[in-house]
Amino acid sequence: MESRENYEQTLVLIKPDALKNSLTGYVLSQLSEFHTGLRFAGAKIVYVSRMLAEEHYAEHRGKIFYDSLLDYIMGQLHYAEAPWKRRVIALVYQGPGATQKIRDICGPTNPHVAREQKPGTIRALGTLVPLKDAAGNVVGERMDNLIHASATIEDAAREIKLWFHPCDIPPFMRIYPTEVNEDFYYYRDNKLFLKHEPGTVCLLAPGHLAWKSDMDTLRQLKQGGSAPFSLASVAAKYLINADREG
Ligand code: FUP
Repeated sequence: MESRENYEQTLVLIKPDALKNSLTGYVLSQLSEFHTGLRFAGAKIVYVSRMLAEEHYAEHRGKIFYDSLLDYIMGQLHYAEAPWKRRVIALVYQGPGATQKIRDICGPTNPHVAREQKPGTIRALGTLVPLKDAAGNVVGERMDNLIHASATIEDAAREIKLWFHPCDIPPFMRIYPTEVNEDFYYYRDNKLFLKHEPGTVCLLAPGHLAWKSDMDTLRQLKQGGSAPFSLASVAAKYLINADREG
């Protein structure tokens, strides 16, 4: 019998360059239960809003490649003329050592390094794009590396709860605490509302199941206190594919 302690989870994003190059099937094969012993716990097709991209890559804010990285994950670079094709495939994989197993199959972050040091990994099929300043000088590089995989178990928890609602994951596969919400929460322009106002969107209504960490954040914000996570980190998920933002 497998024990629940072995139900480690990790987030995978199949990025727009992988979709454009028809590598989805290849990536899924590489990550299949046959090769990894891991199972799907969640899967969704996501139109990546700026809010979601910023939250996902929050640790890179301010870096030279940050803006380009956001454009990349939002699909603006690979589907510049075709906004309707902009999307990523978000997946949760579950099983013993999920995070490290998937990182190993992805390979090094930099596709050139991956080709040299870990040929055969997924990112070895990626490419590097030079980033230039207004004068044309190369100031950095963007790594179009086809796939994202959580770097640590802590990152995985934050990222899975950013991209997925509890109900996107089958009940017996959920590993993070949940709570049934008892209030109305609405959102507009980075502000929280407790009742509907023109232009607001409902994030949560009474009876909805939510991540406990989101509920803690919303309760704190409601009381005007400082919250463990930002409102955007909660709202970005509820607005996924909502066609209201981005
Ligand atoms: P990883 O955990 O392997 O995705 O790597 P990082 O968190 O260090 O980087 C996040 C993303 O930023 C990667 F997909 C690659 C990209 N990146 C660049 O585009 N340019 C850089 O100079 C560094 C990272």
